[in-house]
Amino acid sequence: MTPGEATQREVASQPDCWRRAGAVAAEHATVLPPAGARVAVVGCGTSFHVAQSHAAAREAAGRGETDAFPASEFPTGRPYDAVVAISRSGTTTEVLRLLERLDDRRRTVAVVADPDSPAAALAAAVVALPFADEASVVQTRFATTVLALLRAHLGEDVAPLAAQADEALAAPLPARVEAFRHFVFLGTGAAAGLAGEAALKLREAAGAWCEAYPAMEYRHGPLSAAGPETLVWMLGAGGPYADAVAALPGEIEATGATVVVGARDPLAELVLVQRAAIALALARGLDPDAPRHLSRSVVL
Ligand code: F1P
Repeated sequence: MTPGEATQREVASQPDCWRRAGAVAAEHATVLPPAGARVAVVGCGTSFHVAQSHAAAREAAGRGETDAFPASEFPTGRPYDAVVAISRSGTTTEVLRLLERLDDRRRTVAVVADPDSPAAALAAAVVALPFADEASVVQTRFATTVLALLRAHLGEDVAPLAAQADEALAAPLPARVEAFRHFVFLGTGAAAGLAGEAALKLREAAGAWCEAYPAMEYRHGPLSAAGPETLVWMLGAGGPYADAVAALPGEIEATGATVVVGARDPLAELVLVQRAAIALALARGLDPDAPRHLSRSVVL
């Protein structure tokens, strides 16, 4: 197997996985929290960014108050109606400890790749996506398939989204992506969590210097670190400050930085970022299938 081959294969399978996720959402319509429920979504690493993105999307869709926490920072005193725990492996220690600690197990739902994992055993209900499981340490298709599933649960037809992912697999990468030293990802709403996930991909796969912010936060200090070696990639630009977000590229380019404005749905744009992460890793002589210092799941 050549360097990055396993990750590349998983990245390429995302459109099919997303289509399948639509059917899984329909089968689990009563397992996932109903409209109006006060929900907390938890995870670690990539799964935490998935939680952030879904929390913003669910609340924006009017389905009820939704918060996201790293599993290690969950405020156990709060009376949530349901806690959705996301974990590809189902073995991450902080997720398991939280599921053990929650005194009312009836309110917990585990979204996992492995239905036989400890997280699945601890939760009151399980949504399993075994077809989206991965050999790679660096998560790509499990994370995005969970988001496609949850978007389908919010009522979206994910078929057009999968078509956009197909297009993102064939699209050219930003010019000279390997030439940059500093990468910044910006997003609004559900795309703010995706910006965090995009930055994590380049960090994990390529050891890159990356930052991520809700778009409107970028003027509040981080802009100061931008310069000719910076690529700023905007994943989503809607929301109440859409005009001010639309003005950001010009302001950022004035620093000498290069700006890429995502041309597709932010979840499909993330597919392009994953491809860029692989390309950057290979250009730096790294193997994206074997990221430095990481294991597939953190078991303490
Ligand atoms: C979460 C996670 C991954 C990360 C690394 C360690 O795993 O933090 O996001 O890339 O491999 O584990 P999981 O709980 O979703 O299995």
